[in-house]
Amino acid sequence: MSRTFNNLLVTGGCGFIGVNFIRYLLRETPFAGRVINLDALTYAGYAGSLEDVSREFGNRYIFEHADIRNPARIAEIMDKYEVDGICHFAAESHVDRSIVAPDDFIQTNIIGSYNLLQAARERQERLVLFHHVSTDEVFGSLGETGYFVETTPYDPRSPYSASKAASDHLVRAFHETYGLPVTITNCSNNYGPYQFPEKLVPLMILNALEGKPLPVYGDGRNVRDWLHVRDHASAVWAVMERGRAGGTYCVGGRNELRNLEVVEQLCRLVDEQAAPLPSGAPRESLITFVKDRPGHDHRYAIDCALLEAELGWSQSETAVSGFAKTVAWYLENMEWVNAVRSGAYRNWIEHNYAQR
Ligand code: NAD
Ligand code: TDX
Repeated sequence: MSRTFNNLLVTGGCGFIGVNFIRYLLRETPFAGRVINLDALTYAGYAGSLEDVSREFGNRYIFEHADIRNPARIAEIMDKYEVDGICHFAAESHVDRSIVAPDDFIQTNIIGSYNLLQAARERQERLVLFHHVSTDEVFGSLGETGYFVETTPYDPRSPYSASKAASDHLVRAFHETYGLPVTITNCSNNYGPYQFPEKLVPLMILNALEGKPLPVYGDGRNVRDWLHVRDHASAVWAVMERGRAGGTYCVGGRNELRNLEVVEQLCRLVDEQAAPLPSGAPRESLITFVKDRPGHDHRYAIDCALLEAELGWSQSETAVSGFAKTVAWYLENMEWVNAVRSGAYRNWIEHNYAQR
């Protein structure tokens, strides 16, 4: 069994993973349909990241500036393009922001996801699949041993992970109650091109490049499981094509690293690939231990054996190869960095798209 889609709605397609997913789908798979990218262009969304894709794929790539908090706009877009598949990435995604200001997380991640589910349910006869992109953070925090699997009980501990957990529950409820065809993926920490420089990997690369302090929370011993974003994209597509309806799949990198190890590796890579600091000091000297994140989860680790066995998915990058490529990408794409940092993209949008 392999699902096909003619008109695939991708929400949050201007964010880090959405951009990489759309690139993967159109450039690396036999997918022959249209992608309709629905994005509200928050601080984390930059439509310019897909400017080349828009040129290359013409009317097979459509951008709709819209907000999933607005049910009328979702309905209008689903009808206009006769949407038969949904891949739902749109979310507020940064844990630190959710600690300072949880409101947008509740509105977008919970209410927005609910709006999308309702719109899908009202058009269920033509819907092949609603795929929901979620996180391993819904499972809480591990000690030094053990892994998250599909059956691990939920135990979210930040406003971000609680809002994602709520959306996962709603997706499953719509499957059980209304028979909506759904799949869910819970993925570990992603890294790679086009990631907004507030997240650990790009923040450290850019601060190291610019000789700024590298703020490591607490003692830096927290563990994350790192996965290259292209490998996440291929996992999402494998599940969308061939995953069990109603099924959940954990996606991980088998690349567990302590935060301090990640930062040290990135420092060495920036030293290798960029000009030395004016002082001549190695970039590791910029590491600064700062106050810990409140409720900082100690360890995330995923066992993705189900995805590997059932769908034959495997990852193509290790952290060693993937981090080196990612550092190179940021050094070569400072124009993109400056655009997303400065907010200049808002002007780009006003030039390129009619505002509603
Ligand atoms: P991101 O913050 O880079 O991008 C989010 C995108 O969603 C942006 O383009 C933004 O404009 C858009 N958006 C936000 N609110 C919206 C709204 N109300 N309506 C329409 N669009 C809206 O996030 P990301 O890192 O690309 O994450 C994408 C998804 O993957 C999220 O659901 C996240 O929870 C999940 N996820 C992320 C990671 C990770 O490591 N980054 C890991 C596992 C799962
Ligand atoms: O400046 C920093 N210093 C630091 O020590 C930042 C930004 C982070 N950290 C630590 C906190 C985490 O232990 O690094 C680790 C990674 O932090 P983030 O990049 O903020 O990611 P995390 O909180 O683990 O969540 C990410 O992975 C799961 C994504 O942001 C989520 O959207 C995804 O669901």
